[in-house]
Amino acid sequence: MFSNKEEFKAVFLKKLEMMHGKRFEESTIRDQYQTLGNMVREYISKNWIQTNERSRANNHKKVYYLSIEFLLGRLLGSNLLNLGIREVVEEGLHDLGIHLQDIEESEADAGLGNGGLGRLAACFLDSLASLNLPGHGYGIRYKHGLFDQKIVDGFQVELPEQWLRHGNVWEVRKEDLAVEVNFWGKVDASYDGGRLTFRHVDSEKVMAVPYDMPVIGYGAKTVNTLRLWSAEPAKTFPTNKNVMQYKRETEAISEFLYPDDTHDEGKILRLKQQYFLVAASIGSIVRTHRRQHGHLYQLHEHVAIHVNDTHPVLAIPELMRVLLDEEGMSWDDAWHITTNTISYTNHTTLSEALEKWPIHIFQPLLPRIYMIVEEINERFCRELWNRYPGQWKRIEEMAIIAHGLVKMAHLAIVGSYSVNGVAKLHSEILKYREMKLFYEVFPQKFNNKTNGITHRRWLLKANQELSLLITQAIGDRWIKNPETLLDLKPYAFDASFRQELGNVKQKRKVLLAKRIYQQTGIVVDESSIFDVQVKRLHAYKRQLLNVLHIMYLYNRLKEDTSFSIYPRTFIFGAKASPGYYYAKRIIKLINSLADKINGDPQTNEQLKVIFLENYRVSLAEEIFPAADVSEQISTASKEASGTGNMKFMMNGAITLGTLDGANIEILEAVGKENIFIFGLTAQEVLDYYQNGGYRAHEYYHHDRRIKQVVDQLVNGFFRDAHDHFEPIYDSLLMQNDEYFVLRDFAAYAEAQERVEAAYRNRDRWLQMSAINIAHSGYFSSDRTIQEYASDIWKIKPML
Ligand code: B1H
Repeated sequence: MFSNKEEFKAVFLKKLEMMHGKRFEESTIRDQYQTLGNMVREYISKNWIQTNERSRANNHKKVYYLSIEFLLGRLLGSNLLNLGIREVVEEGLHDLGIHLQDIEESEADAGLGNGGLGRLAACFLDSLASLNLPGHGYGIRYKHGLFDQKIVDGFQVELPEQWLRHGNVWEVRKEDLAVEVNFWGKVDASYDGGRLTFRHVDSEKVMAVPYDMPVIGYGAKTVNTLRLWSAEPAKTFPTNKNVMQYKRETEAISEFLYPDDTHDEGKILRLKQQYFLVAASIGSIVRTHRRQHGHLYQLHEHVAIHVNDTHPVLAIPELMRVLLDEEGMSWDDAWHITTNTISYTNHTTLSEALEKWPIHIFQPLLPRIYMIVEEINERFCRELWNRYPGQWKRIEEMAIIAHGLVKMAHLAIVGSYSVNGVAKLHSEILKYREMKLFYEVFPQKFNNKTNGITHRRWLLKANQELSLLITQAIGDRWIKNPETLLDLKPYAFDASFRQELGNVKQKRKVLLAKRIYQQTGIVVDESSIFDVQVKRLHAYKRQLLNVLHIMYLYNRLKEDTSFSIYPRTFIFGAKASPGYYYAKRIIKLINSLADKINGDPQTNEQLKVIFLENYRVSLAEEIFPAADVSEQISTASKEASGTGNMKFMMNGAITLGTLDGANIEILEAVGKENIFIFGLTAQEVLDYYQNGGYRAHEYYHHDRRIKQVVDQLVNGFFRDAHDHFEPIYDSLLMQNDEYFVLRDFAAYAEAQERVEAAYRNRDRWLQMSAINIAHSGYFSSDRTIQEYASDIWKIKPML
């Protein structure tokens, strides 16, 4: 289509005129964005079709990744990069007097996810395509992604997100491939040739219409597909319902992403969404397979279906339903195929996130699916009975259905062939604690796949300055083979490299400072330490520990004029689930503290606190490259993996963290001299839970610093908000805080002193930084996906 800058310009101008009916001079930035987006789509259409043909012709086994969230962010920049045409386009546009960056920034984030779980799915798609693996995503085309966050008087206010307002250039609507999904109704049983058969009748039908988005691999050879389902009214309307009501209820299914990260509410609609995703996806997978093979007896040899957490776990009974009711298979055949097709990832052990559906909701909404789950449960319990005769308690604990609830994680383990955690520690906790009883029965199913992030978006695209520096030093082999970033290690000991690394970081800090000024009107010291905590707001992530420590620093600066610190800018970004009141109070607390500190001329030059509103993928791409310190301070055992920790590391920030999630593997990689570790271990935390022994009051009474900052939550220190922080005060002391914030305070403060001392030695700091970058290749999602591909899915590259 174009192979150099001149050709690009010609095509671009012509296309712009054709699409928008105006000359370039009159075009808006949105016109230009849309033109460019369409050019990219045309550019890849051949490879997109070829990828599909190749996979069909060669009969490659493929994986379908089912996820209720895909947190894609913006796509233009990474698509241009993966196509290898970013420079030509940039230069061509430059000739026309426009900046590619401005066009890129006019794209709305596709924010179809809450946080780490959804972003992981997006990184996995990028790696699958870049490794030329046949792997496609299935999700929901939410009309509104995760809410937009506004901060008003320090409080979070949620606004509906509108990513589709101006259309979506990346999607292709495929109405002819729509799938019907059935809800409600009842099950008819009849004898068909002596065989008892079941049919779901009198159901309410919903059309699942697919919108396909290309997933362009690096080098552009492979273009996989992310298929997002949109819910629309079916051709036949239900007779028992008002038409408008039916239309509203139907469209509601794909209207909003659930803004819950680990907190769950709004039951029926959520279950509808889950079944909608699963039924449409299985329908589509099975249709493709039938067309090629005529029957489904070898499905598991050609197809792997992965369920991302328990949200799509109804894929198990739904596949059973298709095999039993549509294909007429025996239970044993159907079960064999299903349990050799489906694999499952667990992302959390937080009990509030373990999905349990009340039968009274589940059964009427999905009557046939419920029957199948009951049958799975009965057969499983019978097996347990044979294995553990008389052990009622154990069987009750392991049952899929018990006490009026359907336990989705149990269904996931029983109905799949692989169960994995997302970091070493997390996978061990699954085996030896959370899922201990299941591990005893199915040891072969359990395995670990430590998370990863795509280095293409999080380094190559987000941090071009650093990428260039790396390539100048070690060549560009690392782009295709990120583990070769290790070649960078000797450069950690090269003074001129360190100097340049420092310059690159400084450049990005200046850019972030500009963004901060633009968003908040606050001027930050560009040479201060940028100390960053960006992630969902949750008590277990302990943003509060960070805040209390900042309050302590502030107190000390105020009280002791001989005390000084290396200037620091503490930067926060976080959304709280709208119904999670405690988390929203913490946001208010951060903002009240920011107001207090930033307005104090006495401390102003040493201390600033910034809350960046509406944290999302595109903002993250500006933050990670500019960070010096990466705050990863969760209560040990609670953060399954974390992936922000990897993005910071890859961009040369040093981790200040607890021994939790993938922090432990970062420590193993870089060595203890190149990371700041503090606090309780997972074992100690779990011992507290088991044996008690934590007394928050002791820490409060025995550490003056702690008493002072805790009292300040309620004693008028925050003049504007005296009673807002009582719930926080109570949780820490009265409720003996289950996240042990006060217990880790002293260790955290001490670790922060080590951070400061290290930063004062610039050479040493930059050496640490370089070593972190050098070891970050292991945390590329290419490594993770290669492990999934060979150990779990048994799929091979197409090229
Ligand atoms: C993670 C979730 C999650 N674990 C429920 N669990 C949700 C659970 O809307 N819901 O109902 C949404 C999300 N998210 C995160 O997954 C972990 O906390 C991180 O530690 C991990 O890195 C990430 C990816 O594995």
